[in-house]
Amino acid sequence: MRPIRSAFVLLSLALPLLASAQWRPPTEAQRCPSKWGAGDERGSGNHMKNPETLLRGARLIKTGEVIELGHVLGPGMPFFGPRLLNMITKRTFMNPGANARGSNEEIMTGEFGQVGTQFDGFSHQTHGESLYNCFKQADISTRSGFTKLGIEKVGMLFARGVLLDVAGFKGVEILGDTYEITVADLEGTLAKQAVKINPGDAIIINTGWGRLYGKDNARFVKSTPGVGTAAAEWLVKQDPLLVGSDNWPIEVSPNPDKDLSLPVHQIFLVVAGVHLLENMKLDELVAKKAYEFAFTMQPLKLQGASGSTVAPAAIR
Ligand code: UVW
Repeated sequence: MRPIRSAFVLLSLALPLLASAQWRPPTEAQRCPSKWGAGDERGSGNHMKNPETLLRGARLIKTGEVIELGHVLGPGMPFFGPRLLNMITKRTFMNPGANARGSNEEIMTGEFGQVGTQFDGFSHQTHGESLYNCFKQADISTRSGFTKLGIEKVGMLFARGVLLDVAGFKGVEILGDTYEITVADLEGTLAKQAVKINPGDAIIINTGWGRLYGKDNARFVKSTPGVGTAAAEWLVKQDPLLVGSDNWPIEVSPNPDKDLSLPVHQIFLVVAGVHLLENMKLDELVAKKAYEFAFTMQPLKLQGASGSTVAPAAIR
């Protein structure tokens, strides 16, 4: 190959890498109003207004098999940073009466928005002081929650779920500690599994990182394989109901661009208004090669919260 031509070929091979490394948040003028309309708070959750979203999932139920996709909240779970969850069991009282009815309950303290298998709402992340659809932090945050974009607005989600077993596609149980999932990985996985994505589907990505959950928590939270900015923008273009994964932030961390802190969170939650579902338990789904299924979950009705711990499920 002649030197000029080979330089050109090398440059065109490197361009996608450079483009993904150079992602910066778009301006408010570029991202607002949201495609769902000025003042919209539901983002990708608007897919639930279309009955076909739900029916496409329901049509996949054939045997009644349920596969749980949520981890148990309890001792041994990993936490991101100083997040916490505590439960103290209360043996409350023995009631008077011939039936000797005793009662038990518990006091719980914790970050119920952001622990365990968790669903991110749009008040979870900002670009500066600006959130999804250009709501402003100062206008919507109070001591007792967000007056806009609270998790209680999301409601019940039921749709077709699509598993993209990227670890399986790459021929490994667990992707490397800082592996960036590319567009080619996502497209290759879909082709290998012979499935397609429809608008309104719940897209679930297996990195294999979930195998460390509760087993090697220090490694689990130190870094993670996950989607990079280019793959995230590709996922946004698929117009999903949500994007989930078995790792803690969906995205690769640390980001290969050392100037960026979890940019994929901004791409989904601030720019595009697409919900995230983190720390999913995917081992059974992966082992059964269950690539499409009915997906269901509902966040807790925590008024004004940024997210919710959840227990999603796949039904076939
Ligand atoms: C952060 O809040 C930074 O991460 P996550 O949404 O993954 O819990």
